Amino acid sequence: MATTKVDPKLNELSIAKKAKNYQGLTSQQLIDAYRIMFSSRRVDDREILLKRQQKVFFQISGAGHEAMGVAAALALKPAYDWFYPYYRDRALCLALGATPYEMLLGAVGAADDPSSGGRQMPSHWAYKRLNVVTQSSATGTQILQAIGCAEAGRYFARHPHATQKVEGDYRQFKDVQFQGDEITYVSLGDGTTSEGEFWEALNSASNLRLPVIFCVQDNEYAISVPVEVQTSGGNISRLVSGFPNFHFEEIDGTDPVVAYAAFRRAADHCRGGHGPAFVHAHVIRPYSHSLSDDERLYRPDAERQADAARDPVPRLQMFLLREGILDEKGINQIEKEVEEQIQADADRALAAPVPQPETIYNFVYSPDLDPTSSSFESQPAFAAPETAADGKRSAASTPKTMADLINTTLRDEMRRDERVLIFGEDVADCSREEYVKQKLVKGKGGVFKLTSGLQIAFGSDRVFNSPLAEANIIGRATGMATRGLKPVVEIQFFDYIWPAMMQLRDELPIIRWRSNNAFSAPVVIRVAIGGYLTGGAIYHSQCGESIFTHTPGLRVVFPSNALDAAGLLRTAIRCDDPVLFLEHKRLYRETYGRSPYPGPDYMVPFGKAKVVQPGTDLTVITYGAVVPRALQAAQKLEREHHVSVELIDLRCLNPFDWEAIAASVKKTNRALIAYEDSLSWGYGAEIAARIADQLFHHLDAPVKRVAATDTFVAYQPILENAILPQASDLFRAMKELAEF
Ligand SMILES: Cc1ncc(C[n+]2csc(CCOP(=O)(O)OP(=O)(O)O)c2C)c(N)n1
Ligand SMILES: [Mg+2]
Repeated sequence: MATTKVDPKLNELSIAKKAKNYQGLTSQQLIDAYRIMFSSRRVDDREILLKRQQKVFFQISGAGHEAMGVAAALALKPAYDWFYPYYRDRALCLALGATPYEMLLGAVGAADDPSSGGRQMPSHWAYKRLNVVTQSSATGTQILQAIGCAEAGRYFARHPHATQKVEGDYRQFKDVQFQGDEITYVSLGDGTTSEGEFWEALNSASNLRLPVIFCVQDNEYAISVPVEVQTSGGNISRLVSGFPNFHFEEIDGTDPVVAYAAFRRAADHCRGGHGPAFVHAHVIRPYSHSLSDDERLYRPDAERQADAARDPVPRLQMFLLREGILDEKGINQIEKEVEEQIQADADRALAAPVPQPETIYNFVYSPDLDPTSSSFESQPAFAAPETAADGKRSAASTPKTMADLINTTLRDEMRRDERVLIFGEDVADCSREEYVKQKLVKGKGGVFKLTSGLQIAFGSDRVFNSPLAEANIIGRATGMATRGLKPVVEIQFFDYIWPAMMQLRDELPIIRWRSNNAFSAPVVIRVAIGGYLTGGAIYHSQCGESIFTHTPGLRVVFPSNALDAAGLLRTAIRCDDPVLFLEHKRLYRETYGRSPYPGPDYMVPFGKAKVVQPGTDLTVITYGAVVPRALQAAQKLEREHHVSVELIDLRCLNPFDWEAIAASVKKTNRALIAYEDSLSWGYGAEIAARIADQLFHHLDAPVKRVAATDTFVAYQPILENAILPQASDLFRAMKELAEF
């Protein structure tokens, strides 16, 4: 472990002491650094002025952090290395090649704002041409994504064929680039080191020896909360120092020469393949947290003045003068040019066209590949049902379970597409692969064995176990997919998806929309869901799909049988959008809904329901494990009361097949929506509301719902039966509706 620690107080005079030794930086580079740092400060000042004039709507500054930005950019390479900055990284982005004009377009929310087209607050950097990846406002979510980004670079270096563009699926629309010795830079504030995802990311970067530079910009405050409240002992360097494989730096981040030297050492460590680096920089925050904050409410004058004495912009100016690199005239000249440029840029940005309201739906989903289209529709190619001499059917034509066909589909797609990776908890056959190689063990392949045999078939760099950390799984997958990989990850139980919720709600589904289509992350997330387990309970039986159908940008699929699972999973993997693929545990090995293998190209388009049985008297709309229960109830109703039920299996919940619902309800004039999740605010509420709204004149009876009770699912089977909708409940509700 390499460590260079510099006490920031001792470092106060370091610039002066370092006379003539600029750590490899030329005088011209220092002059350029000053121009960028001064520009960065002046863009902040201009935005503050515009905010006061109500011409821009938000401002957060990079003031006090400028030296770090230029130093990092000097040590790294735009459009070669990858950057996951945070909002204080204005100077970094300028030094990488973004322009003040582009930033001011962001401030006014112009249509041509390259970071988001007016969708995000300013200072949420994204510059595709520079490999600066879209970021959000959620503190810390970028860190695990940066890990996935670094993993993708390494994967492509080991699998160069995987970078090829292939027509007909998501790969057609992804330009993949990588460099064998690329670095991923990720930055964050001192307060953000309190987020759990920060620690998950350090753990993975360390364990996998990834070329990631973590840059913690420590201005000692997170809004009003000081560092000693966030960080035990008040110093993050001390806490992280035990992570193996890291190179550590703790520096005065207001000194660009010191910072440059630190980043050079960090970059050398990463490019040399030794592992990640951690640069902890002590900086200042002279402009309060944002324009919505007044730090005088919680910081006394003396403290603020001490900070001001370390301001990196005047310090570098003094340094240039003292070293004779620039005289006063030279400084004035630069400052005048910058002021004039920013004034002109601001005027141009204020005159730039704003986005049009009708564009709001653009890029919620891929504009290139529509998974509801007929290009995702193909017929099953079942093997001929030859019968062997003993009267048994051939293996290929024997009906397979949903678990079998999901496994086969994963296998097919991994064979077809080298960008497909599988990871999650317990998904590998055996992490200690020598046990399998020596035939000491058979291997596990998932707690439900859905990924069984895939690590053995495709290798440990394509199928591997993650740490027990769900945000880690989704955050890393998001970073990988942003680079063009196709992670097909597993969340072991729906009940444990919540640690990943920030990534699933605020990141993955919204990357395309918030970056105005500059970036996308079409990850597939397979999740075992649902109850009817006779022995599951609160933490192994939950549904909750409506939370995700309520998230724009995420496709949500919920098959009820083996054939649909195979066809929909293939569509999920080949399409260009993030997909939550919900697999009902009870259906994995049911006799209901088995199917022979439909061949390696069978696909079912999203948003197309299946009429399980046609009928004329009432419509039942359902999905998942309620499908076989509703079918049983409908058949009984037909037998005993001659009521003809049209049973619709939605299969896909977002998008959903409104046309199939409308056509059926117009025919039967009665609708029942049945779902396994608890009743109130559940998925059926939306369908019921739409039917009431748009099909009112076609209804002969109220729209009904059957669902679980508004409780969690209990362990004792008597309770579970009472909680979850049973065939008998469905029968009763259908009968009442038919009789209304
Ligand atoms: C997950 C999350 N929680 C809270 C916030 C609100 N918030 C925005 S910035 C911030 C403080 C961040 O402090 P620090 O990480 O030290 O960065 P600094 O702003 O000081 O550079 C907070 C609490 C947020 N954006 N995201
Ligand atoms: Mg801070």
